[in-house]
Amino acid sequence: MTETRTTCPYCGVGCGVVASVSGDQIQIRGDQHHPSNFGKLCSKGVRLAETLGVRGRLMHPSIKGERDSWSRTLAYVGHKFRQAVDQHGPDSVAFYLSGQLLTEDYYVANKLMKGFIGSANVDTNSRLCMSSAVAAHKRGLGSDSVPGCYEDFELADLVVLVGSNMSWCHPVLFQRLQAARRARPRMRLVVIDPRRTATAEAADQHLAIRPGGDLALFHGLLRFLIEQGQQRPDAHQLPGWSDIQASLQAYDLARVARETDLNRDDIVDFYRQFATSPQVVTGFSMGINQSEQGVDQGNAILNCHLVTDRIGRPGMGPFSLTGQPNAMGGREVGGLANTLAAHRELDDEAARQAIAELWCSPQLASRPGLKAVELFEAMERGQIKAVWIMGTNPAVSLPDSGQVARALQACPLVVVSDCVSGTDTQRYADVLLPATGWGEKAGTVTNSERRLSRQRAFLPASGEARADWWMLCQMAKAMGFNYGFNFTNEADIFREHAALSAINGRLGGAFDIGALATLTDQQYQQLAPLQWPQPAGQPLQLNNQRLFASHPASPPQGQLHLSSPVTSPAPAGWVLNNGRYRDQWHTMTRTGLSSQLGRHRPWPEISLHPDDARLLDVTANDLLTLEAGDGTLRLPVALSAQQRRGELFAPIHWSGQYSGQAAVNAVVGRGRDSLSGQPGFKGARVQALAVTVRVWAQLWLPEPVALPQGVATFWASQTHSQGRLYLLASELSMSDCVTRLGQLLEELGHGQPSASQASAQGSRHLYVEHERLLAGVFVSPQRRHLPGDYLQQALQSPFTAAHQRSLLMTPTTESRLLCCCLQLTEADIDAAIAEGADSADKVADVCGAGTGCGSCRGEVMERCRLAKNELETEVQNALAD
Ligand SMILES: Nc1nc2c(c(=O)[nH]1)N[C@H]1C(S)=C(S)[C@@H](COP(=O)(O)OP(=O)(O)OC[C@H]3O[C@@H](n4cnc5c(=O)[nH]c(N)nc54)[C@H](O)[C@@H]3O)O[C@H]1N2
Ligand SMILES: Nc1nc2c(c(=O)[nH]1)N[C@H]1C(S)=C(S)[C@@H](COP(=O)(O)OP(=O)(O)OC[C@H]3O[C@@H](n4cnc5c(=O)[nH]c(N)nc54)[C@H](O)[C@@H]3O)O[C@H]1N2
Ligand code: SF4
Ligand SMILES: [Mo]
Repeated sequence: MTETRTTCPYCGVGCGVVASVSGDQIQIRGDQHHPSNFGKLCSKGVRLAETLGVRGRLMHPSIKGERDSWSRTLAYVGHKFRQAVDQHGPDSVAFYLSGQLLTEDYYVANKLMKGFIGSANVDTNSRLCMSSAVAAHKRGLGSDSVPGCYEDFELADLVVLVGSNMSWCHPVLFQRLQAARRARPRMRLVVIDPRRTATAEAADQHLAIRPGGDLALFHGLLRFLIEQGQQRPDAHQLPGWSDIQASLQAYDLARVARETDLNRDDIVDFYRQFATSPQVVTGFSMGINQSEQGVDQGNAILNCHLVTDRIGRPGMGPFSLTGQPNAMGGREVGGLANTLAAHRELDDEAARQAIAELWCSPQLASRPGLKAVELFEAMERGQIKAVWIMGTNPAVSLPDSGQVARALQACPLVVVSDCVSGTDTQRYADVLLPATGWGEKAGTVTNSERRLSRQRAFLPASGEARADWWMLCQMAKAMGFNYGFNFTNEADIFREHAALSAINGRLGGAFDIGALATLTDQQYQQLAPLQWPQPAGQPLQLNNQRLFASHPASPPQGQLHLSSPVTSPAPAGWVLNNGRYRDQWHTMTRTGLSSQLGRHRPWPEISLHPDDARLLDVTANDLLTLEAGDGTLRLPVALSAQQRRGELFAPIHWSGQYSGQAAVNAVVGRGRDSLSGQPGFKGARVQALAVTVRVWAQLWLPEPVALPQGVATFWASQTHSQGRLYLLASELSMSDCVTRLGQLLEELGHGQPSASQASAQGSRHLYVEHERLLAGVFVSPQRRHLPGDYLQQALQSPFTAAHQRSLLMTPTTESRLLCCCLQLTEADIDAAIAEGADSADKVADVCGAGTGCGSCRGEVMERCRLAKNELETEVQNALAD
């Protein structure tokens, strides 16, 4: 057995993972020595092994669908890029990258485009994710540097989470926070989110803010703090101090209450907690960044910490929770179109000279390139002749999917490198390049607390897959750049990246890992996780926890900045909030491969308040159509008292690959922050109307299929280890739907069903062979009469007569999996609650839920509370009678 220490490929927490390989058995566990997670993993980390292997992978390079060799394919790409640059100039080509690339890949891409091709058209999906926080950091702190570290969440007296569902999206950090709260009960948690999320459920105070009310809330907080005399003694020396005084006066309680839709007592309560806690950490994420006023919102948060000097010391500071595993590494190399490299700007002459010299750059980009959405707009206009999309799925993840499709169609050369095949973006690709995936590739990533960790390979590459940096180097040579890209391994690239960062250090910047520029290959191989900065000439320190320590040093070199919320009248329609489910990652190209991860939220749903459902004349399991522009989104309804009135919530995960009409960005517009260019995803506006569904169906098949035209008005699918499960809604009659699906199975060679059953509740047909359920068709007027999760159980073992009876006869309802470690469903948790367990701890004692990775604890608490409320209502009703 071999053991390899590496880093989780999902979220920005950046947990250390140990992979043990023995023959074809792979086991994954948390790395106890990793200072970000100390051995813990969340549900997604725990299931990593299920997503590995060659299933669904892109295996060979190809040009226009024809398999070809690496050398010919990359020569072709290099030739086409060269041709475009020669005929139309450097700005006619672009790279669209990803925070899921390793730093080494990112570095080479940025060097090639900005230093050799001479254009700054390098942008990344981090534009959709972190760019407002980056711009706020630059404006407020003078550089894009996260001041604190994870330990601050444990040391704080008050943690404020704004626009962050940390319990689901940064679960291991949330576990650390929760453990600290248990150890120190006087610690408080305030969550500011329009929805009552699993994170809000765990909080001492939840402020269900009106979307976009955050700006007013934090301006009001700053005013309150100054009224309480909390400003630092030298506050008047902070740049911008005098400018903000007058504007702040407008944010009295009445105004804040109006703009946030919160009640005054709750606001004051929050403000007092902040004022009386010297140690406050404010964590913010997509609810803040993904807004057309995202940068201003970021600065409103930074202001409160800067003015009151709650920054740079243990247990305090603003903390931008980065999403992707290497969002931070991308920012370090300069992966955004408006920066140069190594945290330096494109118009910084001193940096330009030093960087051009180190790179021996033939032509250095001199002006900002196109930001993600702008890039795709330029592409639609025909200005981009060749694009390389690397490690991201823009056909799904960019706003206004219709526009993205038009842009990709208009682009003469679309190159896509990815690990998996069949993504929505690949439908538009001329050239496909297979990239090594997690476990096969090697390099470094930087997490939310500036900690660099190694990702190490423990598996051979699948098929002909190669590292992205290698492809880039080959293509650079094919473009005619005969020096600058002769790297022999990742360590080689990393050393150059570290040397370049020292330029930033010399020019006064915080990001500087110059000390790592002299690592040997072996030292790089063994590099322990460590935090930047690590300047040359100083001994390496594993922990370098805080920047901007204001005592005795001076405050950060930034500006206080205060802008008023945009007060234009709200557009008509429903607010379509959107975000993440606990166990899925983005467009599901990897988590979608694990049937266990699919069991927490098997299908996409549109959540809305029961009163709004009445208004729209829909109830649970009806279908709702949302429309905006020329886009349509169609999803089953889930009633949720956790929603504010007037607001809907949809998950972002389902793409065209996994569903029909269920990809959210079809109806999300391109409106964006004017400074950062980050789309205002969270505030989409849509029209909503009910759709008639005559029947619901579940379809089980050994392979994915294209559903026949005209059968489904909505469908979604999920992968199981032995096949695909489909849920679909149809406007056909029961018998027509059964016939059409039966025909499909016949065409697929399954013949006639081996057992069938028809009742008022529906029609069920099983195709069994050698004690295996090969296929199944279940049709019913009511969605709740479909077999749901039971099918999963029936598939896990040889298919018995008992399984057959249950699947044909039993009226089954879906019970979602909550605790993925102990395989406990919502029904199991409810049973424990019925036995008297009324808290997450007690439920854990009764059935063990939440004692593994702990990701489900927030939802267990929610079920306890709901049960308590129900009981109270029952008692009150009884008393009233
Ligand atoms: N399970 C899982 N974890 C992930 C990911 C994943 O795909 N799946 N992706 C990773 C990535 S790349 C990212 S960027 C992070 C994202 O992590 P988060 O930002 O925590 O996740 P989201 O669900 O996008 O949105 C967070 C919350 O913002 C709230 N919100 C919406 N509008 C407003 C508003 O106007 N004000 C406030 N205060 N809140 C608002 C939403 O209701 C939502 O609960 O997650 C990372 N972790
Ligand atoms: N409506 C709405 N839209 C959103 C968001 C939202 O909250 N709401 N969130 C936005 C945010 S924060 C983000 S981060 C984006 C995420 O959106 P995307 O980046 O489009 O999502 P992923 O599904 O993670 O796509 C990553 C792809 O890269 C591949 N890949 C992984 N590793 C590698 C590698 O090393 N090399 C190569 N070549 N390929 C690799 C994966 O197989 C996968 O196909 O979505 C954004 N879009
Ligand atoms: S919290 Fe979960 S998804 Fe994020 S890095 Fe850790 S194990 Fe991976
Ligand atoms: Mo993200």
